[in-house]
Amino acid sequence: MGGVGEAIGVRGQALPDFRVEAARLRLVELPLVSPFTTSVETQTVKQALLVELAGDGLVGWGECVADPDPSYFGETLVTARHVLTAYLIPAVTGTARRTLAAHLDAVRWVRGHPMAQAALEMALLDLAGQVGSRSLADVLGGVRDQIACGVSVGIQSSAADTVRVVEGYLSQGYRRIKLKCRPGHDLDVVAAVRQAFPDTPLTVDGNTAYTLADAETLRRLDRYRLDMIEQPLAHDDLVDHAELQTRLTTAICLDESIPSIAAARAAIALRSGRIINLKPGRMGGLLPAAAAHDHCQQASWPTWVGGMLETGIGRAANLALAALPNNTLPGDTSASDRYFLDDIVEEPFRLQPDGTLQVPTAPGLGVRPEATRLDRATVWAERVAAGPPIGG
Ligand code: NPQ
Ligand code: MG
Repeated sequence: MGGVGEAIGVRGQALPDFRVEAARLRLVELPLVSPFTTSVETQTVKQALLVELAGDGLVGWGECVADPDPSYFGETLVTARHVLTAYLIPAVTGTARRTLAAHLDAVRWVRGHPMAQAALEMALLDLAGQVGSRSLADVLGGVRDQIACGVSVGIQSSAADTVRVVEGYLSQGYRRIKLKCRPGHDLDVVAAVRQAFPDTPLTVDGNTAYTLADAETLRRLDRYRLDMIEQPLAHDDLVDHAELQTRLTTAICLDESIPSIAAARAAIALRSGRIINLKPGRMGGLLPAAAAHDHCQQASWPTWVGGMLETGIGRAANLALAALPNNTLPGDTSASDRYFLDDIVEEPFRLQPDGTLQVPTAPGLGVRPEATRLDRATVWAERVAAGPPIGG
């Protein structure tokens, strides 16, 4: 149980067969409106690898969230391009007309590389949804048409600066603030923001920067009524997270520690926290993320949808996933203008006055790139050949 096959058994089964005739990969680059600093790195531009699948007179789009470097996750843009080009795309291109499940079965033998897998899966789902005239949210089992949005605030140069930046986001309507933190940039910042905004839902994200030796510092965060502490410890340490959770009253939320459905189940079994952040890219796709969502729902673990600075393509997919019933906490599904001046989609995602974003309702992802802005952002594009994998 718990596999991708099982996930598709209840989702996407009713979609019609389709054929992938041709495929392209494209690297786009968008400048960020302001630098984004985590405990690990500072980013000033976003690079995204896009998958474009043509079939049945339609085009399906997918976005890969792998970064240029492997500091958040083990994959990179280069490894994702390689795995997509050599194995994943050839397995679904130029084949007979077949079901979504059959297309996905053809790539299941590839071990690891969840971000590459997720990018292909997104494009297949977009195409299948368009062929079958069903929105992605509908296919996944969404129950909401609006998503309450939070915002992730990068590390600023001072606590006072952080308060100013938070104030700006709150005035736009964001419903929850997540503060990036690291050792030495935690208690003072949280204290200042909590004092300025006594009632705002507030969380922190350590992006793996702490160890159990920091438990006392993390325990001191308990007094600030945070909704959670996200990923304080190492990306592969479910055991230490379980130990830390016994010492905190604040819930631990896992992000980097959950690269699969099985990891979600292990975290639940070990009580390595109480909340999981769902990211399709990190988990091998929207269908595995939805399956993990179901396991969390069974276990009464709240879930929410994270973000990887996606363009409007990946942002649309995140919103569809966020429409699922157990995603009860505001996520990092912020508006396009939180990150980009010129998102590549026809209609960038805009924050509504009530702090929500609309879940797309058109078939598939429900968004498509705008040609001029897409061209301007494109660094390179290449056709990917159908046929047997490179190397036989
Ligand atoms: C997190 N996201 O929750 C991540 C961190 C992050 C919105 O806080 C490329 C690769 C871009 C990895 C952007 C947010 C990324 C990235 C953000 C990771 O931990
Ligand atoms: Mg995180």
